[in-house]
Amino acid sequence: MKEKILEFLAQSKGSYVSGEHISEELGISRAAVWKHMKALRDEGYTIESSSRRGYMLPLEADVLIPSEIESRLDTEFVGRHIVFLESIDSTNDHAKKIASKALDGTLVLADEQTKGKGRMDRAWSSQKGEGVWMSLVLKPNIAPHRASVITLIAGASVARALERFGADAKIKWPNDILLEGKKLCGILTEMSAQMERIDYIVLGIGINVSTMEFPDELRDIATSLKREGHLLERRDIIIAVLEEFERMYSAYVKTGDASEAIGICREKSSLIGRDIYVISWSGKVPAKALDISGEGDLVVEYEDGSVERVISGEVSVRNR
Ligand code: BTX
Repeated sequence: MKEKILEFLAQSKGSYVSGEHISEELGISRAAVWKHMKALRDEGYTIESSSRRGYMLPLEADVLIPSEIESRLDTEFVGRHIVFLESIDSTNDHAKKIASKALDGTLVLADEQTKGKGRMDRAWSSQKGEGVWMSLVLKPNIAPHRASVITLIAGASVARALERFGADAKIKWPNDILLEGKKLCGILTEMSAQMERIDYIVLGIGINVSTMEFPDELRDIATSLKREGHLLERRDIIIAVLEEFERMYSAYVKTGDASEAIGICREKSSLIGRDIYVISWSGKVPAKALDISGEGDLVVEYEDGSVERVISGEVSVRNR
């Protein structure tokens, strides 16, 4: 019922809706409307109220309502089934729990993550209502060794989606999106597979949307769309990312063609032409990033002139 009330208010964002109208439309008492409004406020929603005019969601409220996403989304299967959670430890972990029974393309979406994850057990800060915290369950019929390209397709989708809204993001191979040189988005791809066959992939995407204050340790390295002057609603970003993703992902899964996504990763690369470190378990090796290959590997040249394709892993930029 709480969700229904929220949906109702969101439909007339910026205008008051009377408690009487809500109670009639939803078939509940005025006292019940009042109780649900209180519960929504306790959860952190800003709902204005006036004893004469009723209740209102302010025009600038960014409320995530799954049915709104479903009705506007123009995809065949990606995001057609949405699991929405107000608060969860990690959408990737939740997606893994439900993956074996979930339909291909199921979207797990949360308003807040209490234990958002990055790669290698690092933490991903995911404050309530301030970002897109989502994971897709994917069941592609491809060989497991071809799965890493899906991270690049996701990065390309985020960059293209943001372009629709006028934000010129850069892609830091393989899994970060930067805006004005700072981290705006991270992608975490996890897979369960047999030798020859993928059971499922969980593709997690975190995008900072309206955060103005990051925790101390992120202050100099992270940014949000709002901090860079882009005032967007999470719903619109999610829809754009899912639409871009489905097109490029379907092409890859059906025909093996990832050229559009890899072209975008090249065109928007924050690394190509830069001096970098290639970081592995054995240490940090200085190199120059030359290109991203047709298979999605990072092509680097070491100081001794040898050229290598880095398949996966971590790189950092030298001499910023
Ligand atoms: P990563 O390992 O490349 O980046 C993690 C690092 O990024 C952290 O160590 C920290 O320095 C920095 N960081 C942490 N939080 C933020 C933030 N909000 N903005 C910018 N920088 C940050 C990147 O891993 C992959 C992140 C995936 C996040 C999504 S959210 C939905 C899904 N669920 C989940 O638990 N993870 C994914």
